Amino acid sequence: MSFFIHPPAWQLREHQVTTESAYFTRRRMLKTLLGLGVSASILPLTGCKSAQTGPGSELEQTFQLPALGPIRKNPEFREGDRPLTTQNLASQYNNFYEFGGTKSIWKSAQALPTDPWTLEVGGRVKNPRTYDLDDLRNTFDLEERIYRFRCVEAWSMVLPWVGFPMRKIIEAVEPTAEAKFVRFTSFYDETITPGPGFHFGSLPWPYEEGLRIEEMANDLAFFAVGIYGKELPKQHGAPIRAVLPWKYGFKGAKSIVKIEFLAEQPATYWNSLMPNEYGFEANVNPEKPHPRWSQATERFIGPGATLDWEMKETLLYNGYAEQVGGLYQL
Ligand SMILES: Nc1nc2c(c(=O)[nH]1)N[C@H]1C(S)=C(S)[C@@H](COP(=O)(O)O)O[C@H]1N2
Ligand SMILES: [Mo]
Repeated sequence: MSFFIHPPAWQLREHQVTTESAYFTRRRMLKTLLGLGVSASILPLTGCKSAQTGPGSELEQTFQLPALGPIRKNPEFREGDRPLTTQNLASQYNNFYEFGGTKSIWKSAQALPTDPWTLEVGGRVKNPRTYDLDDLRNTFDLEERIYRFRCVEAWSMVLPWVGFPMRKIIEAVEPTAEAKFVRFTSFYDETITPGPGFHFGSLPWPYEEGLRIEEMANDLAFFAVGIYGKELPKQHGAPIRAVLPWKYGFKGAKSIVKIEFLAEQPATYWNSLMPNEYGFEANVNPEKPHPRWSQATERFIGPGATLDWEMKETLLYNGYAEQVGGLYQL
């Protein structure tokens, strides 16, 4: 993601951005123009916001979705320290490269066809299963969990996901003894997903991610079918996406169409593209810098009405050491 994703701009030296020129130049130019008070019509590329976010706005329509209720708010997963990110911000600052290379893909992602939907679960399992949209929302007890969310680009949010623990899928399909890993495959259709639109004609679509099976069985590992009490908006990866709060955000594959249990570790999207920048494990760790920027702090996008952030310290496993520390050796 780093070719066109922005590491925090203030950490970049001029010579570091040359290879990412198309993206950074565009963003910098826009920032300069904005600084000069240029009109809101060019705002979408910047992740900033204005007229598009008011009540009834096009953005808001993307998250005026049916409620998924009644939903139990799981008291074990509340956030003590940080306030919830406002939905306005969470829904317009996204990564979903199938629909574009900027943060403002909320509009283009509306092209994602989510109904009907089929999720196939198979591979090394005793009971392969296929779930349709109804099954995804009604087979498992849905609950709300408030999780911290940390992107490898050093921004973060606090989000109220609605869904069910990944363990429920393990129980339903019963992986065989050979199953050691799992792979998630995201929706991809060249006629619908334009991709980031520059630089990389040969990106390894579809987007795939994976875990060790013990990681998937951890209580924190979650499939979200909703957020803020309602169905998942398309830009967040409707109708079902992975949420792994102790790992960098890119591990959380969106709009999953296939889950496969495997004997071997699968190739994953960013790890295949840039193995020295994005690992398979990808646990949040403030002491392990990305090769091109520090991971010690993060820009927390919180409760404000407009896109703004507060610097926070990044915590080991994103603050979930108690739950997942036992899975790893540091
Ligand atoms: N299919 C797919 N899943 C994806 C991505 C993507 O580009 N495509 N981006 C990842 C990254 S880098 C992040 S930070 C999160 C962003 O999730 P959000 O937009 O819902 O906050 O989705 C992850 N899942
Ligand atoms: Mo990310």
